[in-house]
Amino acid sequence: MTVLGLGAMGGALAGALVSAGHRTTVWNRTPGKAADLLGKGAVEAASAAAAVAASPLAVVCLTDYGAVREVLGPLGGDLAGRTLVNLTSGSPPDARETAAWAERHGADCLDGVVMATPPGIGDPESLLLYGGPRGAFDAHRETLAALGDPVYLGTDPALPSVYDTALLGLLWSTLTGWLHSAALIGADGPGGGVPATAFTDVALRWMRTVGTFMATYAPQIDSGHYPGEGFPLDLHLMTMETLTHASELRGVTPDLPELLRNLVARAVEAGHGEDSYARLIDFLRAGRPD
Ligand code: FVH
Repeated sequence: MTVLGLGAMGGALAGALVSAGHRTTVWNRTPGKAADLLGKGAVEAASAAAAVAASPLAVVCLTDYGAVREVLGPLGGDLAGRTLVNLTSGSPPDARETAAWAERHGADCLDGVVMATPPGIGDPESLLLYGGPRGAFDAHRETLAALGDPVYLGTDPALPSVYDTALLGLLWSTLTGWLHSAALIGADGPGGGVPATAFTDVALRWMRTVGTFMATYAPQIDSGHYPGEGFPLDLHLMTMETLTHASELRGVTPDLPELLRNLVARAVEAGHGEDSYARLIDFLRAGRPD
């Protein structure tokens, strides 16, 4: 295995490969970043070309796609028959262009995103998402598993980048909701003053229930039918008034509950009060449904 780029993430990737016993060749633009890795058995290449020539599988983890083009551009001819795994962040068009470029030079290219920070590399719970040729993924799945849980999304190299953005959006929305709830329950007032740690023990159990709602609503979104099944938007709206009122009473900003309530109120006003919460996706998509 070869790793091009020994920054915070590239260094962690190379470290996990070496720890898993893979013969690992490393290269970095600025020398001097491989000392620890060499001590664990990695080999340092004098150039990116030599690093690519050393293995059938090369991971690229640089700042951006401009850097990827700068490093790989001169190596076009050296890539034939090899597999490139690009774990550099970028846009979906970047991913497609780089994969097409690699293919024109006879290489397979898997684009990927690391849904973890460097300390999480090597942990089987860490998600790494890949898009590109299925055969290339299957051929190297075991090696990639040394980095974290390898998840194949499909043949389109643009998929990991789009999933990255969507999953980060889910992270920020979920964390903001959790912080608002922790502020509410921690504030003064009847039943208040609850430490975040105590609240979060219960909240993590509740997140499993939230997950079952997501699993129930996903096929509704794909079908376009949103049966309320005992928890319709009308009921959500009534309950949301409680959250907004409690936030105001306890001096916690009502901005977030008001944003959620206004979204649900729009759907109810449009006649969807008996539908499930998933109906709101129509009000989040571009424009407003008829
Ligand atoms: N660090 C993290 O937690 C996040 C987690 C999610 C995914 N990101 C992405 O991973 C890519 C690399 O991020 P990084 O944290 O390793 O970044 P740095 O520590 O700044 O290292 C950057 C490496 O890229 C090399 N480099 C930059 N420009 C060039 C260039 N023109 N030619 C050759 N190499 C270049 C740099 O080399 P040097 O400065 O040491 O010579 C580093 O090796 C990134 O896409 C994150 O979004 C990480």
